[in-house]
Amino acid sequence: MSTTIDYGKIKQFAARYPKPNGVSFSYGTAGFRTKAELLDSVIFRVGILGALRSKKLDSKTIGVMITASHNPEEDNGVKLVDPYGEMLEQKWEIYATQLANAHNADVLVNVIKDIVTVNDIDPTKESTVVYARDTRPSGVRLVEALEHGLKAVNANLVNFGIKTTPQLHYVTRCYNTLGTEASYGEPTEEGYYKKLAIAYRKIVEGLPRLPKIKVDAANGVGAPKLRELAKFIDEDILDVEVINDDIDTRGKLNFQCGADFVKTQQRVPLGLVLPAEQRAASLDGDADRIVYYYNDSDGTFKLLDGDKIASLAAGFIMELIKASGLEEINVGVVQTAYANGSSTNYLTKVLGVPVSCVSTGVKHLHHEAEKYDVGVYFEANGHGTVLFSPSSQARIRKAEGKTPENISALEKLRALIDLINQTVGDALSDLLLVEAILTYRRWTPKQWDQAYTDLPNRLVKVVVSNRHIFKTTDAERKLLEPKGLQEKIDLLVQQYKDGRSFVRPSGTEDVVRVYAEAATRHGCDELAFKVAGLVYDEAGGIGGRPTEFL
Ligand code: G16
Repeated sequence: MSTTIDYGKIKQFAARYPKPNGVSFSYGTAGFRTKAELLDSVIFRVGILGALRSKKLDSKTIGVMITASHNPEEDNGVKLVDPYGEMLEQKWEIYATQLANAHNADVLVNVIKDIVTVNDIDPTKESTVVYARDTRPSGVRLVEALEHGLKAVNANLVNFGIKTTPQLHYVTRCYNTLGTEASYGEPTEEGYYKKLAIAYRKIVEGLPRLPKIKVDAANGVGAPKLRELAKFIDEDILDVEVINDDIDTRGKLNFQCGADFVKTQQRVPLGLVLPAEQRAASLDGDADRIVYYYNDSDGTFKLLDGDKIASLAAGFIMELIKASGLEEINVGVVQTAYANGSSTNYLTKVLGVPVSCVSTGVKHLHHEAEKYDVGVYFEANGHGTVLFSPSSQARIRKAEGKTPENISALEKLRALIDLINQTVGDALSDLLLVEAILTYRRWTPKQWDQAYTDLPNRLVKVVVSNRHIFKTTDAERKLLEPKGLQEKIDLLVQQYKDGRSFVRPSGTEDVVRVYAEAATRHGCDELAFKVAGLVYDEAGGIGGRPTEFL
């Protein structure tokens, strides 16, 4: 088969995927995301871009994931994954947006030609794309659109089937490192489970098993995949029960369940009975986020979100590094504006670890975390992981340790390097990470929670006629536009003790997000809804004014 680009063939295929009129697409926080019925042409074009990226990167395998993660079932989305499992290089996001918005086949071909010329791409190079989808019904049709895009440019297709998003990131890195010193693992689903299971055993072996954990899988792909993973881990070291596992009934995905629901509603998901002081966790629709929680003895719901996971992981890793004798390895934590003020305080003042704040979106956190020897990054919503730099990995693997304490800590650090999916935040890998730390520390969720007390916080969505008029600065903590709105928010914030609030346009939903925190629950809720009302009144709110609280 010819590997070169045949523009006539692209035009023929493209005729089947006309761009819908009156819609403008943009490659956002996690790729393209909108109503599934609008996405066929976008995904066809993403196929073409994936192949171009592969050609540009000397025929490395590029990943494509079809998912809308935490969004409702009628939505879908797509994102490209670079060779080592990272998010697509930002410069190429612009090409994705240009391709998606080309209004006919001629314009599309011209955009492709420009990308080829500007990037000096050799059109005759081979290209390979590995792709997967979550359990959304629209995924079947959209995979076909992707395959047509790939065939239009004579790419090699590797269909990885139904997978979690992090599994697709994992396999992409495995393909590109196979047979090299940096080999990331076997490029199969089974290889993924084995790698995690072996590493988990190394950390918890010989320690008393924790009581059963119930995991809400959001009625998404995490349900069958967590069950598969559990098959590779003996019951004597992990007791897990999967709930909200119905991936066949329409409308159930993420409905009143899943990590996003639990985080934003601050209550247990539908279908979960949770006795006091027992821990449970929720995944999101594509299993790249996880949050933990429990009910206190008086019935109060307690959330252990991404900030709590980051604190738990950073504290554990810092302790191991000290015990290993490799104290020169530095650890840093990366958060976003959504991080609870108490968590940042705890990390900097109690753990004494440097903390950076970046814009929402894994791509931003991941790059910042790469600046440390060990970079722990988590968004409050439960999306995160830990990166061990190549040099810190080499030092940990090479060190022999002088004392039994050194040796034991080094063994655990080596196991952590394998346990943690370093390509992207991964709910299944993060679940095992938290379970391993809690087992090691013999902690109940309440003991874990005692590190610090969250300031009451609230997240509200406001629907506006055009969210793109919102422009932010200072890692999204301040609004530049609409002009004058930030000053009005500041005036409201000043009225609340420990008050903080910011407004930013979502990159995955057609809404503006309002975050607020304050010293009291009442103050925080009032502040959140006052700011939301302000946004609604001053920046083109549509539908109902957010008034749940006032
Ligand atoms: C995606 C991104 C996350 C982000 C979330 C919400 O998560 O990967 O980094 O925090 O969207 O983003 P926004 O507030 O811009 O809508 P997921 O789990 O939906 O892929």
